[in-house]
Amino acid sequence: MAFELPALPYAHSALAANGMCQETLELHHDKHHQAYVTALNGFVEKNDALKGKSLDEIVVFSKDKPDLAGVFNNAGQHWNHNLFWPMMSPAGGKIPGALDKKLTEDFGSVAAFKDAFKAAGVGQFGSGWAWLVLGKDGKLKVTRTPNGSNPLATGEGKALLGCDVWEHSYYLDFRNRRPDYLQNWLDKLANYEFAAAALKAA
Ligand code: MN3
Repeated sequence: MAFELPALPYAHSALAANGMCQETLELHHDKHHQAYVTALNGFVEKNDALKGKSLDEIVVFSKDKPDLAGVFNNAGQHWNHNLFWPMMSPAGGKIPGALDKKLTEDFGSVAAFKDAFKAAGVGQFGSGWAWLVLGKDGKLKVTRTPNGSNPLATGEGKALLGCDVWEHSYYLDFRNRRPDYLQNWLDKLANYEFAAAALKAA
């Protein structure tokens, strides 16, 4: 069964008022994410060792294998973008009480969490992702991964929020201003309801 591009959970224009325009989502979801899915399916088609494996299994199986670097990059990016779309919302930026409390416990304050997340995204040289994860020790932490890697591959914990800092994610809206993109993402786009639900389910 081939992997498929999931539908966006909102209209392409739904985030425009929050700082992510319709054209960004048309290119990012319909073209970039689709390209990862198409490439991944091409790799699976040609490699019996990948057939029948789930996306999670392919990410873990292909990591750190130089001959499967293309598989890992595309599988990782499919995994990352599957989460990225629901991790944003037209009603983004509002932090539910239980998550606010946990962020404050583990980072000192919500502002300190946002500073750490922004620093992770700004500090990722080149392309990659900034993450809020629930570590195996039960504590929230901020991390970053290059290119198509993610917390599943690194084993750093459960992803609660992930922000794409590849230029295709922000160049139409923020040009070269990645710090402004990240600040806006945290303040207006991040779906903290999603993060709170994932935290509760963990
Ligand atoms: Mn992307």
